Order: sequence, then C-alpha cells, then structure tokens
Amino acid sequence: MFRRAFRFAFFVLCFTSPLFAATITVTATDDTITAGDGKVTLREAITAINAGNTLGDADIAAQNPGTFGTNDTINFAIAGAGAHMIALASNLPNLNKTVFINGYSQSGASPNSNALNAGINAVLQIEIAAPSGGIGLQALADGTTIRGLAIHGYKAILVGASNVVIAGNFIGADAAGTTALPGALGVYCVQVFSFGSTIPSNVTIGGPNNADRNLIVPAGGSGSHGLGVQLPYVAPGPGTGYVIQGNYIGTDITGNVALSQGEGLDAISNAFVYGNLISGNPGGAVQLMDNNTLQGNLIGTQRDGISALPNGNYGGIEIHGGNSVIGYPSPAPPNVIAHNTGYGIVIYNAATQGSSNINTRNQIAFNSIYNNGSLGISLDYSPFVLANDVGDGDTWVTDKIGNDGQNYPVINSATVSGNSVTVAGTLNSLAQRAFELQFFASAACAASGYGQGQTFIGSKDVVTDASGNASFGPLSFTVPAGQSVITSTAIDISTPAPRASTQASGQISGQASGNTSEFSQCLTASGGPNPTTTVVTSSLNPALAGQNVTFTANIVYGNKLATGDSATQARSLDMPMTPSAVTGTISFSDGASMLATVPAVGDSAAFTTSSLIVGTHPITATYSGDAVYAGSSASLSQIITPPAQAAIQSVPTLGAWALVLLVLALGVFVGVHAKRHRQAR
Ligand SMILES: [Ca+2]
Ligand SMILES: [Ca+2]
Ligand SMILES: [Ca+2]
Repeated sequence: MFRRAFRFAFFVLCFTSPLFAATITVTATDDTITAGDGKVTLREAITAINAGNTLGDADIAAQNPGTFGTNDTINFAIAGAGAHMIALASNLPNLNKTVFINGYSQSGASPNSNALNAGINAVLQIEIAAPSGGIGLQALADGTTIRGLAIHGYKAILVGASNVVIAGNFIGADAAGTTALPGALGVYCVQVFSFGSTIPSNVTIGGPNNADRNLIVPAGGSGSHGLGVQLPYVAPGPGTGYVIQGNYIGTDITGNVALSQGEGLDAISNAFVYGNLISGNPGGAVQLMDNNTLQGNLIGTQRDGISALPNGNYGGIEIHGGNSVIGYPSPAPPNVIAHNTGYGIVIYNAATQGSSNINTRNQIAFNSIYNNGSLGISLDYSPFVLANDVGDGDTWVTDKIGNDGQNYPVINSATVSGNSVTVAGTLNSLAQRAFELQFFASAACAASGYGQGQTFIGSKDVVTDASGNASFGPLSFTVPAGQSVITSTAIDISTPAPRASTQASGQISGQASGNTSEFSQCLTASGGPNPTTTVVTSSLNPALAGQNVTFTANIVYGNKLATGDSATQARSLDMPMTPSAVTGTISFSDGASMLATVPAVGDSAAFTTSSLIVGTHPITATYSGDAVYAGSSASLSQIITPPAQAAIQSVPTLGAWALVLLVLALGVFVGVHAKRHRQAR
C-alpha cells in the first residue's frame, strides 16, 4: 500500500513536474556551434532545444539538461563581470519550441522593483546585438517567454506565435538603458506578425508587475525611423488579447530623458494598453486601429505625469479605426495626454486620408488632455475645430468624419465662487438620444479658443428632444485652484443599431455608440479670484516700549475640498483637488505708515519690531492677492506702554554711549594696573 503510493507519487513527479523540462545554461558570449569546446553558446542552446537533444555536445550533456520539448529554459552563467555582449554574426535559429529565456539567471542581474513614476532600476547583464540588418530573437512557438535581456538591432524581437510574454527587457537600448542602439535600418523593437496562416493572440508586452516593465526605445537608423511595438494589421491579422502594460516607451531608464527616434506604438488593435509611459517619440506616441482600451498611460510627460517630454509628429494618439475606449470605463486611472507637439487625440479623415476603416465609436472620457500643440481632440484630422451642424446629421459614411462628427456642447455661463464653478448650457445633436456631457477645468484655453481639458470635474447625462436639443445646468462642480477655464465634451451613450457597415472587428450590437465630440469652446468662469480672509495677531499686546512684538497674518480661503460629490459626479474619478497655497505679499502698516512688506509663505507672513513708541497703534495686514486668490486685509490695535513701569523686571541693557564709557573705563584701569606692575618690578 505504502509502496504503491510512493510509486504513484514518483509517477506524478516524472510526468507533471516542470523540474524535468530541459534547462540549458549559456556559459559564453561566443556565437558559434562547436561541440566539446568547453563552452555552451546561446546559438547552441537554441539549436539544441529546437532539436530536442544535446546535439551530441559533451558540454551540453554535462549540464544534464533534462527532458527536452516541454517548456524548456535557457539560463545564463557567463564568467566575469557584465554586461556580457553576445554579438550575433547571423540570425539565430527561430525559437521553434516553447522556451523561457531568462536573462535574470545571470549573476548580478536583477529585475526592476520601482513603480512607474520612479524610474527603472533593473540591472541587466546579458546584451544581444542582432546582426546588421537582421533579427535578434524570433519567437514562433506558443508560450515562449523572453525576460531580462538587453536586445537591439534592426528587428530586436519578432513574435509569430500566441501566449508569448516579453517582459523585463531593454529593447533598442544598451544594457545600461541609457543609449539608443539602432540597427542600420532602424528598429522594430517588438513586431508581432501573422506568420503564414498563424495569427498570434494573447501576446503580452510588459505586464502587471514592476518586474515586468520593459524599456522600449524605438531607435532610428539612417533614413528610417524606429517602431516600439507593432501589432499585426495586414491579413490574416490581427488576433486578439494583446496586452501592452507598464512599459517605458521612448525614454531612457529614468523616464525623464527622450531616447526615441521613432514612433511608440503602431497598428494597435484588440489591445489593452495600460499604465505605460509613452513619451519623447518624435514619430508620435500611439497609432490605433480598432477595439482598444487605453487606461492610465502617461503620453507626453516625464515619469511624474506632469513635466513635459513631448511626442512629435501627430502627437499623442492617432486613430485609424473604431471602437476604441480611451480613459473609460470609470473607475480606471485616466490617461494623461499633455505637452505633445501635435494633437492630443486625432481621428483619421477618410476624405483626406483615404482610410478604408470605419473611424467611429471611439469613446474618449475622463482623461487629462492639455497643453498639446494642436487640438486636444480632432475628429477630422484638422487643426481647426469641426463646427457643430444643426441636428448633427454628419456621419462617417456621408462626410468621412471620425466619430460621426459628434457635436460638442455649448457652455453659456460659468461662474466661480470659491472652489466651485457653476455651468449651464445646451447641446444640439441627434434627436431623442442620450448623451453624457463631461466637464473639464484647465489653467488656460487653447489658442483655438476651444478647449483641451486638464482636469475632469464632473459629468451630466442628458436626453435630446424631438428637435435634438437638450439643456443642462446650472451644474456645480469643484475645480482645482487656478483652473477656471471650463470646457465640455459630449459622448453618445445611446444604444443604436450596429454600425452602417461591418468590419472584421465590428461593433458589438447594442453597445452604446460612444461617439465623442471635440472639446467645446472655452468659457472662463467669471466671479473673480477665490475670496480670502486675512487674520492678523500680535505676539504681545499690550507690550512695553522696546520689547519685540511679532505680528502674524494668516490667509484663510474657502472650503478647500469638495464636501461631497454631487449626484452628477457620482461616476467621476476621485481626483485629487488640492488647492494651491497663496502667493503674493502681505504688507504691515501702522496707520498710514508702512512698516514692512513680506512674501506670503505657506499662507502666512510675519513681521517683528521693537520700535513702536508708546501709544495705541492701528496695525493693518494687507494681503496683495494673486491670480487665484483675491486680496484681503485685517487690523488690530497694538498698545505700547512706557518701559518705566516694568524697569525692575527688565534686564538692563547698555546703550551705545554707556558702552563707550565702559570701554574707556576699562582702558584706564588696564593702563593704571600695568603701570603699577612695572613699578612693583
Ligand atoms: Ca560549444
Ligand atoms: Ca453627426
Ligand atoms: Ca456634427
């Protein structure tokens, strides 16, 4: 009985344990296949795994690699200090068997542990240089994983299989992650392609953990720009289930310096693009096809999500298709799309670009879109605002305009009181349909007079009447200090019939259209800066003449945070809305006489004096105000009493004349004493 159980356990171990999959350890940077030379090269390891045997090489056999053919592993143990460069003379064999290539097995290597906003601290020790004009690694077996490599060249990593994971690598850069290394023809860092009739699906580039973060540098070659990630877009592709998550795309390992000479993401379909930093790409950040979801990406900023690191060319996101969701549904972290030299988001226009796709139903919500060089959202690939048409009858089919030319709301009034803004206005669009209106606050309006939208402040659902009209407001939203420029977008949330024409990756029947407008005209909220109250106090009142008295002024301003979300904000994100501290100066005066002007720091300023003469002083503290906060002032009566009343308690102090007299007396004493001393000798 016991023996039978033991036999069963042994059977289970033998036939199910991954311990028995083959592991080959690369021991040299050479790029040769030479049996029995005392070295195992990467080329030998891949060749052996593809062959399913040791190649009759005593060096491989001596490693007791295990059973070939099921989830084999290639590890590294190259002697000496890294990083170790494997310079390929020709393309390696394709990865035809499922394999885990683990660069982190090399001594001294370690994966990234930093969050997205803290730079990459991975240490890579294995660097692979593709042959000139050639390929680094080509994964053609389902389930292949490539981790912990610095790899660069013309086509660094090609993926022609499903369930492949590319994580924790530096692609298109050196092992330090600070230098772009283009091939002669530029770089496809990761190119996923349909191999024959095989359509790769479920390919993951990066992943949910910090250790999964790739550095992807679309380095450029002569006359050719690089591409960070390109997904299949020609027949028979694309597949489904692509994940591009947590990567730095275009920067160096700090996330603050641009290395890219090309475009970040290209031909993206059926992908979940989440939590990437995509900045510093002169060829543009993200080009979308169909059916993508983008959340929590920083596009055009440094790793802090604030400082500028712009993408060039079209700018942030260029859409050549439909059904993508950018920043929705809530509660997902929004995308920050800022500082790009071109558009924030632009949809291709079939009339001028000849797109054969159907570029509608792209839903854009909750994002922070600001300070981009052209429009925040353009539906017709034009830097000019697409004017509203009465009844919103324009469509992609008839007018070749993205998102069916969805009309934007018109804000008629916006007034500010403290940190609250109240808006009202109208929408004219398709009749008897439901729309979500989203409102945004910004520090400034775009040059067009129409918005971008820096901070999402709330939303309101409306339904149009038989004439296509709806009104909204007054609606009150909390706005961040200094952001009094209000804009709005309209999103069609009705559930219309499926799209007029079908395509391979078509609209789900009954799904809300999601057509989102461009940003509305800006309206700067009126009502002036936020009111303040000055509170002034004295450290000693009454005080004796000659005593130090410190006057402190504190600037108090309205309810700093929302006391509760309004009903229309129930779907909003929990965005931080920390008000800024006051800037400017605080002046202290004694009646008509100015005493001092002090910069306001941390909402307060102080002034100390011992010069007030006996009597009652009307002290006034006056806050200058700034762009955000209105000025204010407050007064108190400071009483100064004669010093004689408290002379006994006071520590006597020497006046200047008394000091002179004392020094003179000391001098006389020392002189007399010295004279006596000399006489005594
Ligand atoms: Ca060898
Ligand atoms: Ca329309
Ligand atoms: Ca329209």
